[in-house]
Amino acid sequence: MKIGIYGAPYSGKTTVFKLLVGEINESIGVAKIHDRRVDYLSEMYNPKKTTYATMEFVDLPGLSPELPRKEKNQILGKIQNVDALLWVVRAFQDESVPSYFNDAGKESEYLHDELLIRDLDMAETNIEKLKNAKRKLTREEEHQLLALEKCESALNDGKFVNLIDLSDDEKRALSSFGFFTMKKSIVAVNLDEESFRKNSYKGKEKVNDIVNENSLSMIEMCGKLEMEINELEEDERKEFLNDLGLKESGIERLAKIVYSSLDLISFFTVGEDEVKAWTIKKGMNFKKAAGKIHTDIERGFIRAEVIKFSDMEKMGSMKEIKANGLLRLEGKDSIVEDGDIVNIRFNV
Ligand SMILES: Nc1nc2c(ncn2[C@@H]2O[C@H](COP(=O)(O)OP(=O)(O)OP(=O)(O)O)[C@@H](O)[C@H]2O)c(=O)[nH]1
Ligand SMILES: [Mg+2]
Repeated sequence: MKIGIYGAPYSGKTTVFKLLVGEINESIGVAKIHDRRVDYLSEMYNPKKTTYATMEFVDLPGLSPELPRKEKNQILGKIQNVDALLWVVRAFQDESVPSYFNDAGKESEYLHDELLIRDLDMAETNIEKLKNAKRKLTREEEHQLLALEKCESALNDGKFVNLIDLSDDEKRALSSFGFFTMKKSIVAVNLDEESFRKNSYKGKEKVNDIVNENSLSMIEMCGKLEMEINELEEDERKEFLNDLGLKESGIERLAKIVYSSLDLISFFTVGEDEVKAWTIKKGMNFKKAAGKIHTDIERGFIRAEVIKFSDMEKMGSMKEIKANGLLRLEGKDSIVEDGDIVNIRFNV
């Protein structure tokens, strides 16, 4: 899973990127997904190794109306290879940092429109190509043409492709075009401390409209402040967050939103050797999930022994879990739930 960090210049993209992946001077990095459940299990099992889930992020250059078309296309081109977009929208005030829009609403609208325009262009170009083909279209191409026309008309109405009611066949027909508005977008509004505390900033209403109209996910966070909080000792950090009225850091909240927005969940494996978080798509069964660990384990799957993390936390030990009958057995077709602690029985 790769997520592109998308936004206007000086909105705080690189700041958010570094918060996620650490201080590196690259534009692609792997973020460790903070999960307090992993911390808890690691403390409990004291394993040789603790492995958090990871996710790849790409820091994109800023996009603005001032850029020549060619440069814009170069930046937009980088979106082709990502699975989802994290918009960083500027809502912090700082006169020493230039801002093109000075209004988070206008900035979001611009980011929205750039994706829409690009996709409309993509739809029109390909419709034209198919219509002008000097030969009879294949059945597949006829499907494509119809689906593209559906997209064109929705995009003309300002609607993202992922909001169109498409059949599986239509989705398949469209898959090779790589529509940007078919990818999930998550909006991170980057605030300064004052606006965060006041819960108000210029353009807030418009940002909310765009988020709601396009069924996007949203998070409000203070990028720069988080950077500073990160430098603090654990206790001080907690106090600082508490003072802001928060239980978790912005990056932890962001990880959760990214997961839910992409329909991802975590399950855990535990032991003296390793406590590990695994990421899977919601709705996956235990046999498939076992294949994440190793193909042999999927092939030789017998059953899964499963404990809910919340039960483990409540009971505090395996002994209590068993005494209370909270260890359950699941067959290959049962569906894994977020927070399941899983031990697969298999033979090879
Ligand atoms: N005051 C304030 N400054 C911030 C905040 N977030 C980022 N900055 C500053 O804004 C400047 C730009 O931040 P970056 O994270 O580099 O922004 P960017 O979106 O990556 O910028 P480009 O890559 O140039 O488009 C830096 O000087 C940051 O320190 C914030 O929340 N408050
Ligand atoms: Mg940057």
